[in-house]
Amino acid sequence: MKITLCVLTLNEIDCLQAIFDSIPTPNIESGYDEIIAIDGGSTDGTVDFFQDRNIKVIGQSKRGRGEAFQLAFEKIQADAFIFFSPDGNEAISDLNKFRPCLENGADVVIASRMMKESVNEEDAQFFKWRKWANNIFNFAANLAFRRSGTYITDSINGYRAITKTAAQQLELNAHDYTIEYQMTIRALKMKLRIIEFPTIEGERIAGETGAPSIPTGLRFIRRFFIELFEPSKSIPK
Ligand SMILES: Nc1nc2c(ncn2[C@@H]2O[C@H](COP(=O)(O)OP(=O)(O)OP(=O)(O)O)[C@@H](O)[C@H]2O)c(=O)[nH]1
Ligand SMILES: [Mg+2]
Repeated sequence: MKITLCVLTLNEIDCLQAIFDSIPTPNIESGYDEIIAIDGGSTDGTVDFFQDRNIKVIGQSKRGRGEAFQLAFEKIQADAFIFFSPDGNEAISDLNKFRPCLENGADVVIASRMMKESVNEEDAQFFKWRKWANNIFNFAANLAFRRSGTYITDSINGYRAITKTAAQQLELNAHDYTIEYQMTIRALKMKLRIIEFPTIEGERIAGETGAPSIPTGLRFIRRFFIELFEPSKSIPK
């Protein structure tokens, strides 16, 4: 199974300088066969950073994480894709956990920040606003779309993998940060095999979030209702 590690960036030069060189080069143990960057139009030297390291960069014509996912599915020849954000949130030590799940038949693999052994960025705080909101989105997705299989604990995390076959089946069309929620919801609707493993979420190392909580939260609510009334992706009997 050929697996591509897709590194998603929009102006992440400071974070890349801090962590990129600790990402293992593709080999038998790394869990992926190649690394390709998908860039949303960085202007801070991110693209030059990759090119200096001979990492292929696919440049987006339109911004958006959803655009990046769709470009990956369209342009990269692979059997499966791991999506990784190099901003410090995602544990590099978990990169090799995706392949065994994919080779065991998973269609979608999610690194979960909400399972028993997981750590969420907000766990040390008393008010865990983002975690609580995420758990409401998780509950809604499971309640409305899960017909079999286990409860999905982290329906929106970006640190995940999907097979090419599943990506084609799901016909994802979200352009923005709701791409992962759409992927999880449609995978639930189509009864695909979703496997989660616990991960430890780190803090963003530098730079600014592209996903401010309130507007992004509103987009998730809208996404939920679009998927609820989406006629072409009905729940199989
Ligand atoms: N390719 C691509 N990557 C993007 C785009 N927008 C954001 N990203 C990347 O997606 C990753 C996640 O975005 P963040 O802004 O960190 O969102 P977040 O993780 O919810 O927010 P933080 O808590 O600040 O980390 C980062 O690596 C971004 O650089 C885009 O349009 N295209
Ligand atoms: Mg982040």
